Amino acid sequence: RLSPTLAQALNDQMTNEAHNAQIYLAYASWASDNGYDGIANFLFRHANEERNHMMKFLEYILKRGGKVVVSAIPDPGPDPLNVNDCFEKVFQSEVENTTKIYGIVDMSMAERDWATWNFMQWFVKEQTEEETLAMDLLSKIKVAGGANANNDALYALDLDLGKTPDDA
Ligand code: OFO
Repeated sequence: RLSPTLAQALNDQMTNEAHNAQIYLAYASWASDNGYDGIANFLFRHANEERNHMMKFLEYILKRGGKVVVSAIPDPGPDPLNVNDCFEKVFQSEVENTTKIYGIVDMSMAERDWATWNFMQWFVKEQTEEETLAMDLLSKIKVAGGANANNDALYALDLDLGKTPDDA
């Protein structure tokens, strides 16, 4: 059975994942509004992934006899300034999320709750993939000129992301 401390941490992380989903939804809507339909498509798909992460936490808490507390989701914050800023923010929020995931891994180790430690390993791997993906996109944008990327380059990236299969 989950300790109250870990149950609380897992509930907080469930809300963080919901918050991440809101961020992707907000940025996807911003991208769509600005004519970047491929980028919007990519971000909408990612919002769904974050929602699935939220559900993984919820189901795990229930399975381990913890109490699920569904609480308010913080505001996703202001819209990005441009495509470069959009992916900088995405990368930043994934890095912050990794720190939170590692915090729960530390707690589960300290409590010798190996079931939770094991459950968290999926997220450790997922965060590595998400950070790599965001870094790859940032490098592509950087090659295209970063914050001053020209329209042709952004158009090509947009087409590319519209096609990217959902592999996570
Ligand atoms: Fe992109 O983060 Fe969930 O875990």
